[in-house]
Amino acid sequence: MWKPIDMSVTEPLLLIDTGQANITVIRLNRPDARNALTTGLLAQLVNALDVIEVDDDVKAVVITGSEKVFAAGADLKEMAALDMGGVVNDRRPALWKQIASFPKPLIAAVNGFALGAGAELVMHADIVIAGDNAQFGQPEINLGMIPGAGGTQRLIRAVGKSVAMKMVLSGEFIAADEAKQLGLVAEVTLPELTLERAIKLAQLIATKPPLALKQAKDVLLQAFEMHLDAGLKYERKAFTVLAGTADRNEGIAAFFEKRPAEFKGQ
Ligand code: CO8
Repeated sequence: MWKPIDMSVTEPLLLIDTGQANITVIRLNRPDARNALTTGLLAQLVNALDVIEVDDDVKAVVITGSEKVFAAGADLKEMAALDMGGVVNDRRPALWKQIASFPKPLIAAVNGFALGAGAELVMHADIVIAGDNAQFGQPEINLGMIPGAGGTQRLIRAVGKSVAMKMVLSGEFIAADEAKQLGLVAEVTLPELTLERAIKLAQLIATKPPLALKQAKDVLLQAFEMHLDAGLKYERKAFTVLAGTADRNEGIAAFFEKRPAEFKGQ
């Protein structure tokens, strides 16, 4: 059941569903502004992720928008009010950094438009499930801007130079199928099934050993930061750490005893 993250406001920017075992679903909720991301919305999202990070019962998170729009980018009314000094002192880069460092699996369930900072939020997710009506775009160029929440750096890593250049320089969108072919999206579904599929995947991930999940996410993301040799050393260290965990012993024992493993996060 959806409830506001911040109970004190009449028009909540985010809704949360904690009714599913071991996962939390967060919904962007600014329908009148096509889920445009205000600083306040990002701050609420970061607060919610902070709470989830230390809640051992929540193993994975799904973030979604509405059926027609995931998010239409940064809130342009807010952007219009910022001059160069305002951008220098902008609080949002720090908020984006916190979203990027969220250590648990984050799945984006995307229907409709994911544009500008909306597409950048999608690229902060670890896995993207898209409805076949999804469109991804970086239209900042039309506004005399460039992506400012990591879009230039993450998009080129996700889709390669030529498509990233095309999207950022022309503002053209790509559709779900193309996004899947390029690797930006893991799966494409019917729009009415997008959230359901993302929740199912999150629930499957939630059954896995939490320490191994945390290491896997961290090591995979390092592939974007490190040269291969350094990345391989980093992987080996994480692999070694996991060899000392009770869950690793339990996983192997359960395999030989032909029973489901009971992971304890230890
Ligand atoms: N910000 C504020 N309001 C918005 C935004 C937005 N990004 N997008 C839509 N709205 C508002 C409209 O102004 C309109 O309001 P009103 O009803 O009061 O006129 C309402 O939402 C509905 O909009 P539309 O009539 O345009 O709705 P449609 O369903 O026809 O179209 C679209 C939906 C395609 C999503 C369209 O609204 C659109 O193109 N929106 C703008 C997309 C865009 O340019 N995004 C890029 C924004 S810039 C950015 O993200 C930079 C990120 C930098 C981050 C830096 C962090 C440090």
